Amino acid sequence: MNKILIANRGEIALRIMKSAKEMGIKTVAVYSEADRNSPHVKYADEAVLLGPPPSAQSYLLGDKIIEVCKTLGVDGIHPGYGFLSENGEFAQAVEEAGITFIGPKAHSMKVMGDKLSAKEAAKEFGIPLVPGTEGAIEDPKEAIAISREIGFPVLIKASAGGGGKGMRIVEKEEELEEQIHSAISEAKSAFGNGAVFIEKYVSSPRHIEVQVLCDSHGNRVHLFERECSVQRRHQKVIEEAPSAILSDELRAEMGAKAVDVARSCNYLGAGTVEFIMDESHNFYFMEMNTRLQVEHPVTEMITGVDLVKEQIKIARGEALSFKQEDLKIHGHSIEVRVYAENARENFMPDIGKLRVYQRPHGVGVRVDDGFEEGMDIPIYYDPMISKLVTYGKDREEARVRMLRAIEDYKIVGLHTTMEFAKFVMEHPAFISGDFDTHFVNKHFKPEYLEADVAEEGEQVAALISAYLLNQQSNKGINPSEKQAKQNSKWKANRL
Ligand code: MV4
Repeated sequence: MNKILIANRGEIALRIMKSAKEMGIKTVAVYSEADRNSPHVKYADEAVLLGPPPSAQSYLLGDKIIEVCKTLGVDGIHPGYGFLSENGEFAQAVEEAGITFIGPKAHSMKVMGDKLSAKEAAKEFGIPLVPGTEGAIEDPKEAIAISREIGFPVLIKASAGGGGKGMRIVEKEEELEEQIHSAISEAKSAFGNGAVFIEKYVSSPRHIEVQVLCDSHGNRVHLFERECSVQRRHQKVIEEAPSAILSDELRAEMGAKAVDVARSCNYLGAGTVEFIMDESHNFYFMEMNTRLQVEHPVTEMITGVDLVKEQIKIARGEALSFKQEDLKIHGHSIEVRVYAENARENFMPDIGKLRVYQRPHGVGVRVDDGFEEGMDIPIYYDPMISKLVTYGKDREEARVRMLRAIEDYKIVGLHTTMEFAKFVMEHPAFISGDFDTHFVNKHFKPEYLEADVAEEGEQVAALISAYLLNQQSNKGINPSEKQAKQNSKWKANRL
């Protein structure tokens, strides 16, 4: 593979290009009119404009992207996450054009894209599933009988949903039939597929997912878990690896089950198997994400494996260079998603310019971003500015380092979710590791945030006055005094 096209934008496009560069592979960026000046466009060896800002006229134009590949002699496409990454038809079209799709086969995407077929495939391999109906509900009477057996509350889920879309909780038997009917019609209009099923509702689950890698020679490994329970309306906000609550035995068991889920759909490449875990530490398979995930860096930090490089090597037909026994967890990593959102205003997306943008640095800090100072955050796409990742010898070091990195990260011009992340990092439930997917609803109120230091005017004013003070402090003092000041600065720097 000599040249790959990255069918994505922002931080993930840059992230992928960095690994390609280290492998001596040329890169091609694609971009929309909103992203003309983006770092991912400048970083690539070549860049091609796809069209106007809306995704449907740019990053989702699969056929156009394939044409670009043919013109430029591209031999591999990396889809990143979102956009075309889990589109089986696109993966198929790429392969048919004689280009390597850096990801799983269309078949795996199709099996895992439908929640019922995913459960069916997993069941054959003895993967633990939440009790519920088998297959789509044909007769509400049958569904009522099963719900009575497993007990209320139950959850109605759309087979074509996923990531929390098309779910509804039903508390009482009397409400079930009506809820089933509206769930079916909603699923029909939202997904073009009215298949729904029922599961017992696990009331306080943790979201724990397992990273897997599978090559084309039948080798499959897991790279341990990521804890993603701190989320808001199915939008993950903070992730970490490893989970604070898994024993080595449980970890090995979940890892083995995740590998079996991958086996059940003949998986190729990097994938993520999502489980929920109840208070008694029973775990159940939920879904498999057939792509590189946003939160993959925390796994890279604790394993030392570059997941993008592994994806490319697997796509080239190489065998994995390590076995399960070779993989060990080293230390702990936490990721904070920095969104252009205002946590005081119900996490409303905040539009504006990155007037000041200064990244944190230092030991154990990684920033994956796709913007530079002076840029606008486009309104057309996900409002994620960056991923702030820390690493430490243990969870506490990673946590304290995250607080330091948040403090060092200077963003002026927009509200971001960093102050919310600080709140989480300092919360006793997060510190103790005793939290579930209800963390945000249970523990967070906007009033808990510190006084609004993010107010743009105030921050700009503070920066200006700091600058003026600094200027003044070098004026009106005699030269020897100035020299003494310089000396002490220099000494301080030497330490
Ligand atoms: C559940 C559940 C409770 N019981 N299934 C939401 C996303 C999708 N992947 C699965 N989801 C859930 N399925 C049963 N039987 C609770 C959730 C859930 C959830 C799961 C993971 C992370 C965050 C969540 C937030 C709300 C609900």
